[in-house]
This record gives sequence, C-alpha cells and structure tokens, in this order.
Amino acid sequence: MPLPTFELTYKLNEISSRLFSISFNNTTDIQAYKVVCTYIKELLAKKQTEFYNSQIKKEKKQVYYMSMEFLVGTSLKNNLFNLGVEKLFFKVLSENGKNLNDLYALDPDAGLGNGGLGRLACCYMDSLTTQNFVATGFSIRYEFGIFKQKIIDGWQMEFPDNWLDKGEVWLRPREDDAVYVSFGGETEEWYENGHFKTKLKNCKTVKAIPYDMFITGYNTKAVNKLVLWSAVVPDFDMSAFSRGDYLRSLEQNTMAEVISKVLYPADDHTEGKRLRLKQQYLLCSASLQSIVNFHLKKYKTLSNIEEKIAIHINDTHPALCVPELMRIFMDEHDLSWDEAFLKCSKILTYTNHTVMSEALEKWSVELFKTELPRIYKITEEINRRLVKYLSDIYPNDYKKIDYMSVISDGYVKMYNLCLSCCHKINGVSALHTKILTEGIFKDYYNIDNARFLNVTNGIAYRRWLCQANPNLSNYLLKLLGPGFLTDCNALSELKNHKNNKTVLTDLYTIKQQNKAALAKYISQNNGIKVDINSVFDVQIKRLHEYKRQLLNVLHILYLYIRLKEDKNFHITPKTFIFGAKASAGYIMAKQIISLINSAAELINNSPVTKDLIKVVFLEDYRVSLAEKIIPAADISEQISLAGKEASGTGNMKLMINGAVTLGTLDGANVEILKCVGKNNIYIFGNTEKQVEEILSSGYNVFNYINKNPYLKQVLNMLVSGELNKRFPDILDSLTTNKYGIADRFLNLADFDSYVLAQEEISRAYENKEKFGRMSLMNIANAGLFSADRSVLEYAFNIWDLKR
Ligand code: 26V
Repeated sequence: MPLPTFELTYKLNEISSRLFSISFNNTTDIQAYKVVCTYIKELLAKKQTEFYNSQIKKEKKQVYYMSMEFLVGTSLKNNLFNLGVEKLFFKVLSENGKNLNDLYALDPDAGLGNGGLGRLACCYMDSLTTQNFVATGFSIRYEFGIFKQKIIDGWQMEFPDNWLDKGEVWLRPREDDAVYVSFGGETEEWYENGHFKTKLKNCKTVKAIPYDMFITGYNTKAVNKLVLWSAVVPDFDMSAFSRGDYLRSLEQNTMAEVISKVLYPADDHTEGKRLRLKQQYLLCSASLQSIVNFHLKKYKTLSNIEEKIAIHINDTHPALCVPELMRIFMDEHDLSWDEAFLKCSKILTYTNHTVMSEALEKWSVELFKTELPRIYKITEEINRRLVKYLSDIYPNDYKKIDYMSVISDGYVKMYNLCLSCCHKINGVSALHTKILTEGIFKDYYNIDNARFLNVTNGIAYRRWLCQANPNLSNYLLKLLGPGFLTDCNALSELKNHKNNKTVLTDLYTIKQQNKAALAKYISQNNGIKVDINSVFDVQIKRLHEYKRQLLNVLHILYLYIRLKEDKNFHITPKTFIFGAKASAGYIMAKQIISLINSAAELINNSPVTKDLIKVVFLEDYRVSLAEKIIPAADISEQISLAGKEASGTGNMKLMINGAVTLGTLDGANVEILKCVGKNNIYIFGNTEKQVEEILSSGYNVFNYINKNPYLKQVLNMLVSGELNKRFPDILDSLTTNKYGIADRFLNLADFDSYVLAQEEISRAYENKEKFGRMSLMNIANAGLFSADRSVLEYAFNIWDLKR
C-alpha cells in the first residue's frame, strides 16, 4: 500500500471470483462489500504476522488487554482511513460502478459492549497500534451484541442484534489453536513424589475457538489483533450417540454454545448470573492458556514470563485471571504457591471504572464453588493468606479486614481479588482516582500507595474527529497542516485564530452543515423538523439515574411551563437531543426514556413551544449513531451527580468536535475545565464534597421544592395528565423513600443552578462570535484527551513496555 489502481482491481477480481465466481464489476453491493472486506482482512493478516514476528524476534515485552467488552463499531472506514487508501478505494470502486459510501452503509456496527468501558478498550487498541506497541485484546465472540433498541409507544423494546451475518467477514477463525475450558465437577487431589497434584473429575469441558479481528493503527506498519473466543462442544459425544442417547449429546452441544451466545446488556448492577460467570471464566482461561502456551513455545521456560508480558484486567469482569493464572502456573507447570503468586502479581494490572456500589462485582460462594471448584480453592487460599497478612497490619480490626477480604459474608468480591494481587491499580480520571484512594480503596492504598495511579481516559480522536467529522477535519488540515493527525496537542495552534473572524465564521458554517445533516437524519427517523439555528443540546450515553437525564427533562418541562404561562418569556430556540439505551431490566431507566418521549410528544406539537423547543429521542444509540450526532452538537450535557461518573469519554468526543460542555465537576469534566478555562465551559451544581455533606446531614428534597414554585409545577406535571402518560414512580423516586432515599442523585438540589447555566448558554449563543470562540477553544484544548497520551501512560507507568 498504496497500490496502483490496476493492481487493486486485479486483487478484487481475484477475490470476487474465488468467493462468488463472478468478476468484481458484476457483484451486488453486499457481494462487493464482502470482497473488499476480505481483501483488507487478508492484507492485514499478512501485515500482522510480519509486525508480530519482527517484534517478538526482538523479544519485546507485550501487553494483553482482557476485557469482556470491545465496542468496535464499524471497521471498513476506519481500516481504509488508517491504511491511507480511502481515496484509492473510492476511485477503483467507482470504476467498477460502485460507491464506497454504499458499502460503508453495509458495514455492521459491532456492538460487543455496553458503553464507555467497551468503547475505551477499542480506542486503546487503536492508539497502541498507532504507536507500534505489541498489544492483543482478548474478549468473547458474542453471537449477539448489545440489543437493538426500538421505541414503541414511547417505551424501549429490545431486539436481537445479529451482527455476525455481515460482521463475520472481519473474523479469521483459528480452529487449530482451540483450547479447552472446564466447568463444574469436583477436585481430586493427591501427592506424587512429594508433589501436590490435582485434577477435576466429572466436569464439563467446552472447546474455545479463537477468532482474530485485526486492528490497524494510523500510518504505521503495525497491525495488532483482537482475539474473540467462541465456545463449542468439544467433539460430538459419539459414545452417547451410539448408546442412543441422542438428546443428551445434543443438550451438551447447546450448553456449550450458549456461553458465547449473547453479551449481558447490563452495566448498572451485578446480577450474579451463572452464565455470566461462565463467560468470564471462558475469557480468562482460554486467553491465559494461549498466552502461556505462546510464551513457552518462544522461550521454552516460564522463568522470564513476567519480563515479557503484561496482562491487563479491564474492570473486575476478567478478575478470574488472578486464580486462573495461579492454577496454570501451579497445576500445569509445577510452580510453588509463592513463585506463582509473585509472577501473577508482577504480570497482572487492573483498572477500576466505577464507584457505584451496585456495579462492584461479587459472586455468591455457592455459585462460584459449583461452577469453578478448583478456582474456588485457589481463591480461598488467596483469601486465607490475605487475611493473615492483614491481621498483622491491622490487628483486631475485624471490620476493616472483612471489608478488605476476598471472601466474606458468602460472597467472593472480585475487586478485592484484583487489589490483593495486581501490582498496579488505576482510576480513569483525576477525581475518580482520588475517590478510589481516599474512599473505597483507601485501606489498600494506605498499605501500599505506590501501586495506585491515575490514567485519565482518552479517545481515538482520528475516529471521532477525522473520520466522523470530515468537514471540520479537512478544514483543520488546511488551516493547521497535518501535525494534528499524529499529535493531538497540535490542535492547540487553533488558538492563534481565536480572534480571526474568518476562521470563526468558517467554523460556524461547518457546524451548521453538520447540524443540517443531523436534522435530515432526525426528520427521516423521527419525523420531526428541527431548526438548525437552534442550539443543538446533546445528551448521549447509557441511561442511568446517576447520569441524570431526568434533570435534563425536568428543565425542559420547566421551559414549557414558563412559555405556557407567558408567551413573551424570552427563550433562545433549543433542540434537546437524547440517545440512550437502558438495561432491559432497569425499569426506572425505561420510565425515564418514556418520559423523554412523552415530553417530546407534548412539546413538539404544542403551539406555545413548537417553534422554540424541540425534543428528540434518537432510537438505538450506538457507535455509528454517535458518529452522526457528535459533529452536530453545540452543547455537551455531562450532568452526572458529582462523584459518580468515573470519567466519561463522550465529553471528550463532543469537546474535540467543538461542543461546549455543560457539566458538573465530575469525572474528566474537572480536567476539561482545567484545559479550556472557566470561560469556555458551563459548570453548575454541587461539588462532590458538597454532595457528601448534603447527604450526610440528611437531604430533604422539600427544602428545594418549597423554595421554587416552578419546580413544584414541574413535578406536578409528572402526574397531572398533561403529558400523554403519568409517571408516578418517577415522582416517587424524587420525593418519597419508596425506592431508597428520595432523589438519591440530587436532581432537585442541582435544579436551580442547572436552570441558571442553561440561561447563560442561551445568552452566549445569541452572540455568535462569543459562542464560536468558546467552541474553537474546546477544539484547540482537546489535546490531552487523546488515547495516544493515555496509552503511553499505561505503557510506561503500568505495563513497563519499551518503544
Ligand atoms: C458493569 C457491570 C456490572 C455487572 C454487570 C455487568 C456489567 C457490565 C459493565 C459494567 C461496566 C460499568 C463500568 C463502566 O462502564 N464504567 C464507565 O467506564 C468508562 C471508561 O472508563 C468511564 O468513562 C465511565 O465514566 C464509566 O461509567
């Protein structure tokens, strides 16, 4: 690459005749899509082998990123962009009567994740590759990714997402490298020549087949891999079959295959579901077996393994890596406990992504023990030694020891399993890391603070700016030159133009073009006509009470009430755009989606508001939809309750596309404020410290409701019948203790200051130059939030990789 056009045409014809026995120019679009993807995949396979071999020959240390989620999104455009061949493909395709954009439209949005954590994993793979690190992602080849969301009569419904029917073209199966993973049964233990031996009997074994998905970096020879495991029945149980026990052998079959069937679509609470534990163990066991096998093949010894590999645990979901790596070292390679534990500790590192207590993973001992008997024994021993160690440090402080232990109260606490072993532990924003080290993990921090550090999240901005927003990116290319394509900090040169009226006007024009494109999408999908001269105010993220989409709606209802009361109430036209999936079982979240849709129905059609405010709920929020919304945003809503959002990454994607943040001092918003300065952001609401004080001194919502008659009317609207549905549960959640404490996420305590911030935005937007400059300053100061910077910090401060 780059290839001459005739050579590419020749290759496409060759693949076309191999796959479909026709020439490329006679293919249908879907066939052409498969031909092009196959060509890219085969090219990447070759490049990956070359890159990997060249690095491994130098005995370079490599990192394995273990994650139950990789929210890949589409691949074709990203790969062509990274390889620098997009233009060439446009040309060759059009010579063959095809439009590359039509093929892009066929590329499935691989939704192998729920939200921020899964998307972050992909952004990091992208940046690691761009910077020539040898990095391998490990996850599961879910047949069904995150569900497809449909809104029916205002209510979220979930439908299966069969991404593989087209997505399979990106995968390369490696049947020959399959490994076996066992569940259930009992442990058998004995001594042999003075050595402890153990094995599982009566267990059920599944075969795990790896599928490679290749990861390109920008403008580099490096190509890495994401390895996805698929579980299948080992070999058809012929003996059962010959006994006539057909059904049992079939049952075995479906049992195995169900493990990699579907992604758990919840990111809000631990459910303790057996199948989820099996998925986690499949990921850990299959990946670690293949990692250790590879190491032994290359080095013939485990003595140096901790110098050659780092294994990263992305949140606690792959925490079983700790006991599984112990098992492999001890049971399969005869290392002693102490040798094995020291190695595990040097190899394993862990990132925490949430402080929400409901999301901190734990498993019932009963379940853990029956599914993973050997792993349970090892975990028990880790805990026994841990408790002994802690008793020396905190003698007689049973409460603290219990809090810090891996097993207590009938549960295995996965975060403590990671804390007890990993040699580096990090949070994902400065504030989040502070909360970890001074709050939930402080007892561990106080014993050994050197293990803890912060790595503020970052984004693959070449996807989120360059590919998603070609209008802006091409403009910046002309204005600033190509430096920012490899160094995000080069965007800061845009600051030199902050008083340049032409540049401000150009940026405004680009934003309006992007808004027009989104307006078209909204009109096609929602049948709503929105005004591109209104403020596009965007809140796109998973639906969670702590993220406070509700606060946003309460404000919208407030505007409606004000306008209804007084036709002359001045308001800057605004379009409120939402995108959010709720976990299927999270009823309150689903009710909030329903409320947003009811508010949209009323407000978009009411004569008092219809030309001033529009409310749009965009169905099926996903990576590819985010890529359409983000370039068109004026305002980025980041309004979580302070102390609850670990970092946020949507805030960074919106910022780099010129949206101005309206946010609380939460997660990475704190750092965004530092970068842009207080004049280029709207900060409102109680700080994390104030939140603690309010909650500990007994939060009384009526102190806030009684002070603000409009707030009272807003709350009343939830049940008055003026909306097409009534929302008594939402009202109860805000004003009664029926669902835990009233308004546990302090929507009402932050309401007044939110309204004021929105009013300030209105005034600023009416001054085009002022708002345009704020927008420019957001683009110019986004450099810190590049995933290129984040992964360098991981590489040097956590994994100890060399360039
Ligand atoms: C949690 C759980 C809980 C158990 C059930 C299954 C499940 C699946 C996913 C999760 C993930 C929750 C953590 C998460 O996504 N955190 C988000 O991570 C982003 C990347 O660091 C960060 O920007 C967001 O603030 C944080 O909420």
